[in-house]
Amino acid sequence: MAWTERADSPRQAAIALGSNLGDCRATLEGALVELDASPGIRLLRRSAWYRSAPVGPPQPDYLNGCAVLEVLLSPEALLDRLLETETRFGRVRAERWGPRTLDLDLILLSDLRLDGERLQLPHPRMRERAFVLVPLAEIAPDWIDPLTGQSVAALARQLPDDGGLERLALQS
Ligand code: PH2
Ligand code: MG
Ligand code: MG
Repeated sequence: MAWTERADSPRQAAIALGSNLGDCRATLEGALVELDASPGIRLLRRSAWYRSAPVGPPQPDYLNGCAVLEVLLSPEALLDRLLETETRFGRVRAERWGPRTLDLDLILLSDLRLDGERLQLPHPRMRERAFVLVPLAEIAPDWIDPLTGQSVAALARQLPDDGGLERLALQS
C-alpha cells in the first residue's frame, strides 16, 4: 500500500450493501468476507439482510444491509476499494439506479464531511432511504450524522414509512 493511500489513524466507516441480480445473499456475504480480508479494512459489525422494494426504475426487489468497518485508508482509497469489489462481483455500470449484482455505498466515515466530485460524505441520500437507515440503526444507532447533528436512530425514526422492508433471518 502506498503511503498516500493510508489514513494516519484508524477510522470507522459505515457502508450500505445492495444487490438485486443473481444470488444476492451469496454476493453480499462474499463481499463482506472480501472486504474483511482486504488490507487496511476490518469488518466490525454487520446487520441482518432486508428485502426491499426498488426505489427508482422498475426492477427486481433488493437485498440490502449495512456494515461498520475499521479502515486505515484515505477516503478516496476506501472508495476505490469498494468500487473494485463491486467489479469483482460482476457489477456492470449501466443505467443510473438500475439493477446490479453488487452496490457498495460509503455512507459515513467517522465525522467527516466531504463535498468532492467523486465522493460526498455523509452520503447525500442516506436520510431518505429506509433501506440504509433501518439496517444501519441496527448496528450503529448512536452514530451522529455530522450534517444534521442527529443520530442514525433518530433519523430512522423520522422516516415517513418503513420502506416496505422485510428483515430476513441470518441463516437462510
Ligand atoms: N439502490 C439504488 C436504487 N434503488 N432500491 C432499493 N430498495 N435498494 C437499493 O439498494 C437501491 C434501490 C441505487 O443504488
Ligand atoms: Mg446505491
Ligand atoms: Mg453505489
